[in-house]
Amino acid sequence: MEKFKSGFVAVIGKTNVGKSSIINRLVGEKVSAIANKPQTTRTRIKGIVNRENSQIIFLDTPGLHKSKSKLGNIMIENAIEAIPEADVVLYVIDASKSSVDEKIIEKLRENNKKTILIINKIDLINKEELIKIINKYKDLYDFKAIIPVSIKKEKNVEDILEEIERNLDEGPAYYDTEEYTDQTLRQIAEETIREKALKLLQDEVPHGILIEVNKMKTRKTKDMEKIYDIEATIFCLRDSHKGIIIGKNGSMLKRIGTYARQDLENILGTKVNLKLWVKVKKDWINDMSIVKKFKADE
Ligand SMILES: Nc1nc2c(ncn2[C@@H]2O[C@H](COP(=O)(O)OP(=O)(O)OP(=O)(O)O)[C@@H](O)[C@H]2O)c(=O)[nH]1
Ligand SMILES: [Mg+2]
Repeated sequence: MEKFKSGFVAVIGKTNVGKSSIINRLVGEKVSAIANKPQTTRTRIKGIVNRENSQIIFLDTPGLHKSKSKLGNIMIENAIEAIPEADVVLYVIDASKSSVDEKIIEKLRENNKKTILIINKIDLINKEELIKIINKYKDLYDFKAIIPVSIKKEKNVEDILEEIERNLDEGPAYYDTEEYTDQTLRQIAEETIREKALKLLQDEVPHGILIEVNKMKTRKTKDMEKIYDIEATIFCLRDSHKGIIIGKNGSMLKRIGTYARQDLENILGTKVNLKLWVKVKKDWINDMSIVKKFKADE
């Protein structure tokens, strides 16, 4: 019989390269929020893949960026500290962005972990450009493999799992094979609402958003159908942001709520009754008592 393998795989890279998209695709469930905005992922989120002969536990991390806020610093720590904890590192780059991030390469060399380079978004470039990228990166680090993929076009995605499995050592299943994430339902609800807000809102508003679920309870309807009552508050940095989030006659808040409810109904497999409020919490991104909740506690 083949030996059972398991291990932790840290997914790192700059912001917006598609780290969370890759994990969601490989896990086959919505584990992590995805948006075409920088700094979508804030904390470390686990996504679990159970295979016949292995269990792969992905650590999604916030994209590496420059930051001035306390929240931003915690986000960067969450990403950097995932590397030494991992058995294998997936370093994801965006094929359409040419500049090499020397700081990340330095971190990889420092930790000297088995690392697989994922060149994502190859749908945005041609073959010649891809060859150039591969040639550039293969001299920068001794990668176990370099895999060009497109999550959008579903190209080469399965190769990632095969290559990870090859690089894992023998080990037990750390998580129940029914589980696909370590997040609580409350966290999933918060991230779902935040993702919709990120997608619908513009400019600097999304970065200052904090979601707090105040209530999450099931009950039975008159027809004995299960329904979740969820109440959440969207905190933002300024009064002007509050106006934007609510929108004309409440139209924006309504859209955020509708999209979030639809996703949550799919995730929870029940009807959802979602109520949202908007409040201002000035400069919360620099309030340690709040941002500490994003710190990964390994
Ligand atoms: N064209 C193209 N876009 C992609 C591909 N994969 C992901 N994207 C898009 O890239 C954007 C960023 O994706 P995310 O998965 O949120 O990126 P991330 O690296 O997790 O970002 P942070 O959490 O902010 O660090 C989204 O709009 C995705 O839909 C791909 O293969 N091709
Ligand atoms: Mg992300």
